[in-house]
Amino acid sequence: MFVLLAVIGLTFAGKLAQGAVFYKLGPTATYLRTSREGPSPNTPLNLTQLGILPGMTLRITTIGEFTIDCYEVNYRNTATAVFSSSTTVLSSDNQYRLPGAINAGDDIVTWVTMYDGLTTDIPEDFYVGPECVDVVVPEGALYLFAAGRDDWYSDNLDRDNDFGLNIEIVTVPESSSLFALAGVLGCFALSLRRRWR
Ligand SMILES: [Ca+2]
Ligand SMILES: [Ca+2]
Repeated sequence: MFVLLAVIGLTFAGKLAQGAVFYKLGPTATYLRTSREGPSPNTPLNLTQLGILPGMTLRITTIGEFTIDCYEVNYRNTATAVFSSSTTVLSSDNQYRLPGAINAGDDIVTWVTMYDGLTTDIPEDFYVGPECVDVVVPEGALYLFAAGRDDWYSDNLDRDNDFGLNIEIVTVPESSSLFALAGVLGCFALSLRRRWR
């Protein structure tokens, strides 16, 4: 019986590791500070709704590209992303716009603003490009923000609407499997108890 329950628990955890999510990024949106323009960030991904929990390892890549100037001949396919405990975003004249930002991945120093050369960097975000990057979801993370890399956003376009992040769960921590198993065992114990009453 224990072996059967263990298989059930691991199967439950394995289901979370299947499939991928595409997080569409607007080319003019950012969670970083800006100067002389006031873009809002992309709507953050709700991790809980997707079954993404702290401790899981995500494999993230960018898909597609966007143009970065009015000539529409220069493309970019890189982004930065940051986990957050909340959806709160301060106005774009703040260097630290996400009060709930949580550190994860390898740090990326973001560019200064094109006008006025203002510092945009925050310590919690990480780089995402067309090559795979694996990131462990940090404790407390409920949302993921992301933005295409740039220093001036107002002239960006994504004519074919294909730029965004591909996000896949590649590792579920053992504790999640054990948690699922504990839940199954708990229900089983409860049903036995009721049966013998
Ligand atoms: Ca631009
Ligand atoms: Ca940074």
